[in-house]
Amino acid sequence: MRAFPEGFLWGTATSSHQVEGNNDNNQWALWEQLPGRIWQGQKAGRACDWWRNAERDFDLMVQLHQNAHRLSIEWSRVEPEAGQFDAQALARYRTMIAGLRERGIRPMVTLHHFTEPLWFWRQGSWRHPQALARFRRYVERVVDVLGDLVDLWCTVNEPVVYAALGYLIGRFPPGQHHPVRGFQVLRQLVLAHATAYHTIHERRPGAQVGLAKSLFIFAPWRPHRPLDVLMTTLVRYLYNQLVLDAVHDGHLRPPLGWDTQPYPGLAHTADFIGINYYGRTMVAFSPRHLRTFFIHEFTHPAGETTDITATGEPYSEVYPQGLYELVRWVWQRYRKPIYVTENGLPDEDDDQRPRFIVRHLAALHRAWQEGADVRGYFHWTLVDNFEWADGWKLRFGLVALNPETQDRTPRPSAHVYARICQTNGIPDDLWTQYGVNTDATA
Ligand code: IFM
Repeated sequence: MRAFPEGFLWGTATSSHQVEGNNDNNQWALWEQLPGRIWQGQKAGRACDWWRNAERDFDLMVQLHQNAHRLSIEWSRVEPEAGQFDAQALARYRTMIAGLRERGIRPMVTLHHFTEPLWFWRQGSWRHPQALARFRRYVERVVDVLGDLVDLWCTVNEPVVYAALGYLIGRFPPGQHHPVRGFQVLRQLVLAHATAYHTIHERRPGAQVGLAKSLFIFAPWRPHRPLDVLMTTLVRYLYNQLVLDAVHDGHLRPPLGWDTQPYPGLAHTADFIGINYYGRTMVAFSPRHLRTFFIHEFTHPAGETTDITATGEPYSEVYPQGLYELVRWVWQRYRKPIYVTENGLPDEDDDQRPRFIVRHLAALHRAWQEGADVRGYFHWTLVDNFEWADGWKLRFGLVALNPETQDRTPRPSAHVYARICQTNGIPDDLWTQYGVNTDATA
């Protein structure tokens, strides 16, 4: 069997707005009211009902042999009005996190996963001069209340996705096409990360603090065409590299910044690097794609693709060896412990997910065997949840959810993943059934 190191974390990942239900005080609640923004006008609504009863799914995690869970704190619950903290909301998070620990599930807590309180949003969000101080105040309070229960912290989830979808592509709030603003916001998120890093460490010196960084494999569509290669290099730099380099050596490189000196307090602000990995994207130069600076991204037409998003395109191309390549790249470049903080696919009928899991984990195993310090894997996600602009169309869960009745039905992949979690490795029979004759990751 492909055994993983002792103490490896096996879990799933979620975020507050996607699972808690009745979050009506953040910018996504506002966005969901606007016509045409979410698939079929859907809303998060009750979501997975976690605010009332997350414990039902914590029990499910135990049944599925998971020993870790990545969840996020909803800033708009903790600080519903500027400077006013809600003791009850903080107490609920304390109960939840204690409940995870009592069940033998180690929590990894994310502080910012796309959503913000309405007051913060309405006052300009990250573009307000006080934004970082405001974020710091929120982080201080959370760490004061939860710090004794949590030793793994994720500051910001997918800062590039937040900035690109909000300010370049326009599928996330505020739905703008304003690249300059997008980079300003991204810079602020990088600094917010550093602020949170120091705030946590001042209070909890032993904590491990990192961020969840979305990484894709970008490949030139026509490798013999210099412009395709150039665009691919540019996208890799902007999407995969810029933020990680910044938190590593403290340099805010163009277009985040132009200083030759490192930004004070930014270097060495990742105790670990969280990788969110969803597949491969082809990149071509296209004069028609003016809005994205002539960069055209698409899934390989001959590749294995996932379920289809609201835009009519597949969510991504399934490309397990990419996880091996990216973990190796991160390890060689930054030499920091690595968690796969998200990996999964929308696959409602679950005809791909068992294979997906086995093959991605084989790729991860190979990277670990070759020396990368990989410490955990969090599958996205446990139970189907609210998938942002795609509403309830995309089903990422190991467990199917009927949001109306809240009925849960484990998919076959839940049992496949449970066996891996239980044995701390990929048993040979699973590999024979799902892994062989696939790709170079074996
Ligand atoms: O659901 C999202 C999550 O919030 C961030 N990473 C990607 C997931 C699937 O799209």
